[in-house]
Amino acid sequence: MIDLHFCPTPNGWKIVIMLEETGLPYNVIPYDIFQGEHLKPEFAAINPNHKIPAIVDQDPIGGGAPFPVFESGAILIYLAEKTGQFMPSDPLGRSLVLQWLVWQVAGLGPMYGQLNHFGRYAPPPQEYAHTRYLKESERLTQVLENRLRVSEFLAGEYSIADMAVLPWVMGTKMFGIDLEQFPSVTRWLQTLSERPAVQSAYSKKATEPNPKYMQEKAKLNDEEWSNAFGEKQMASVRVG
Ligand SMILES: N[C@@H](CCC(=O)N[C@@H](CS)C(=O)NCC(=O)O)C(=O)O
Repeated sequence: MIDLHFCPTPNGWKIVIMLEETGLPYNVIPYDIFQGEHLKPEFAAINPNHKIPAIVDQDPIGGGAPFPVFESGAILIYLAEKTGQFMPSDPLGRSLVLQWLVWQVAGLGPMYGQLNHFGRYAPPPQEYAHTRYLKESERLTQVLENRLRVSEFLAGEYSIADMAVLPWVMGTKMFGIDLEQFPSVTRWLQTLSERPAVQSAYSKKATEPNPKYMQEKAKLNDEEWSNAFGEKQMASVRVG
């Protein structure tokens, strides 16, 4: 059994998609990050970075004590290795998957994330920051478009790299990126959205987004702001 420490955001949905695709049994443990549930000291044993998602594998590869994994990219790799699915074992095929996976976790995800922050959460005026992240996000989406023009999936076969990118691309409308300029991305999005595992991942009650945080401009009270972006964030990792 896999315990999935989850909140309904793109990084969380990546893991639900992989769990659905592989058929591994899992148990969703929901967190409300705006209430600071991920900042509790005991969560550090599972994720020292105090972010969602994380998993605990109760039946880890090779046996032994329950094994925690944090960072969505590392979780996808762990689950691919555990099941032998969605990542080829030949070194070049594996490298191709890892290249696009790392591109997502180090590039597309953080840039779309900042675009979301400055477009929907930060108080005005944020003109420079918002434009900076919009332009870089559009550039990265063009990189995705170029790749999907010549390849059905990101790394040849459907893989964990596609699963990592998909939930972020699903959010582009909310972040203010117009996918009409990106026909190959639209084709890929349509194909992947029709996969039964993807539909199942988004249809579960525990994985539904909270409408309160899905408005065009998310409005947080002071406590929620501190938990998500302010002092409580810092306090959770401060020692002594
Ligand atoms: N690099 C991390 C990012 C995780 C992350 O930023 N998670 C967000 C939700 S998508 C979170 O926990 N936000 C609450 C916070 O920052 O305190 C990963 O890919 O797992």
